[in-house]
Amino acid sequence: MNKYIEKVLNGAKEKNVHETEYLQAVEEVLTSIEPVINEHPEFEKIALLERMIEPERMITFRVPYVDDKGQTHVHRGYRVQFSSLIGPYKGGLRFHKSVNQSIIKFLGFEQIFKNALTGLPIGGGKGGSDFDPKGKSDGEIMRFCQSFMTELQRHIGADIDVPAGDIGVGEREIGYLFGQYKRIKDIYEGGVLTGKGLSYGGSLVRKEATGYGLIYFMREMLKNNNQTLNGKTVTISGSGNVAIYACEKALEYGANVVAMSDSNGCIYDKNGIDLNTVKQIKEIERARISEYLKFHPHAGYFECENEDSPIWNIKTDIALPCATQNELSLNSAKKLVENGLIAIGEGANMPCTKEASLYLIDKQIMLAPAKAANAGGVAVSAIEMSQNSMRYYLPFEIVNQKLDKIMVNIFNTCKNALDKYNLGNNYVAGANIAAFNKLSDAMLAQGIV
Ligand code: NDP
Ligand code: 2IT
Repeated sequence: MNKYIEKVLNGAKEKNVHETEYLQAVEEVLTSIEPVINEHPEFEKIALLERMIEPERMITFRVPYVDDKGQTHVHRGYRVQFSSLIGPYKGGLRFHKSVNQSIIKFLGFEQIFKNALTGLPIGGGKGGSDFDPKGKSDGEIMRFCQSFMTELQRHIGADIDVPAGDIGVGEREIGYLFGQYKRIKDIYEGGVLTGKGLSYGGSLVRKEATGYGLIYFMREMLKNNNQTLNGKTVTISGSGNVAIYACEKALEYGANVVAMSDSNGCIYDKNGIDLNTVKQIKEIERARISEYLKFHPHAGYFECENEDSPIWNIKTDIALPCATQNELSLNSAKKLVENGLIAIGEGANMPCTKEASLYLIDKQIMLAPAKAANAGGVAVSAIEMSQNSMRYYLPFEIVNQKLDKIMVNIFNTCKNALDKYNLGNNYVAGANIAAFNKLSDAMLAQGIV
């Protein structure tokens, strides 16, 4: 390995011993940009890599709230303002019981690269809390969001840092967060959050953007390998925002989506998943995916029994992990390949473990990496910011066309980078190199900051 990369990785490991997800994300990027670093020995003297992996600012704060029974709970809030190189910090908020500093930092780090790939003026950030929204009443969710924003408001702004949703944060939560921000700041600053409701400054297509964008990227990757989505069997993990709209677009392109999941288990419907039922269960009732069987008794349900989701045992041409980090292990990857897998599209952030990714690339499976393939969400967030600045809204078809074009550009940018370095079909390396080149250019231009 390049000596400079090795030194930076060892330093990161020493400084961040317990941050396994953050270290995993950093290692993936640094090892895959080796051909570029080999060409630029001058980067070491200006500590370019050390500066790139160190957040500009890491904020943590106390978030107390009172539940419906009168009991007070204390959670921890986070916002990492990772990089403002190419625009205001930009990235989602995650509310999930597993949230910790390592997870927020890995997400913030990856967001810098993803945002650079969109070609839009957005830096990288991420935030959230170890609050678990599952089973909470609307009132509890509202009070938690208000308490969270009471602290976060000091640090954000339309030209400073613009949060959005992620796991556990959707349109409902963004609404409560926006209401509290507006109340405290006494200003109508539409562009301070994205993923807003359509009635008060949201953008058409933002809800669909990550899932649709994932399928646009997949379409391009398949096209480049003389394949199409039409007639392909697809399995999608998760049944949240990303999974649902990936399913919708895949169906539109003629794919047969046979399985979806949540953290309890997965449903299998060989006739094809009825997406309206999934939307009813997840978007309206906020219930478990197993409820699907009440509407479609012929379908199968497999409970999660260990770390490996049962969804990866199902035979499929294309797998779309759209739930969470490290949800697809080496074991699952082997099973998928054994069953004839041709492509993976990462809707979630870092869904494949390091071992699974390396194995899939080695087996020549087309792997659409998260930083590129799920960038459609943040891209439409940036288009939402533009609309808020213009005080003017674009029609659905216009935003959708812009999204499609952005995903095609991202694919081509990744492909050009991998062709330049003869990296075959290693889209992971292509995405990392393309984003790195843009970021390092901006770092060189802006001096030692
Ligand atoms: P949602 O909260 O809407 O849905 C999350 C889904 O993933 C749920 O079905 C959930 O199941 C499942 N899930 C979450 N955590 C776990 C876990 N630890 N194990 C198993 N299943 C789990 O989130 P999104 O759809 O917005 O996000 C999904 C992924 O996509 C995340 O990795 C996110 O970072 C990424 N992403 C999201 C973007 C967006 O615009 N929303 C943009 C780009 C990436 P359950 O309900 O049982 O917890
Ligand atoms: O991971 C992501 O890109 C997101 N959760 C969306 C971020 C955003 O600012 O829209």
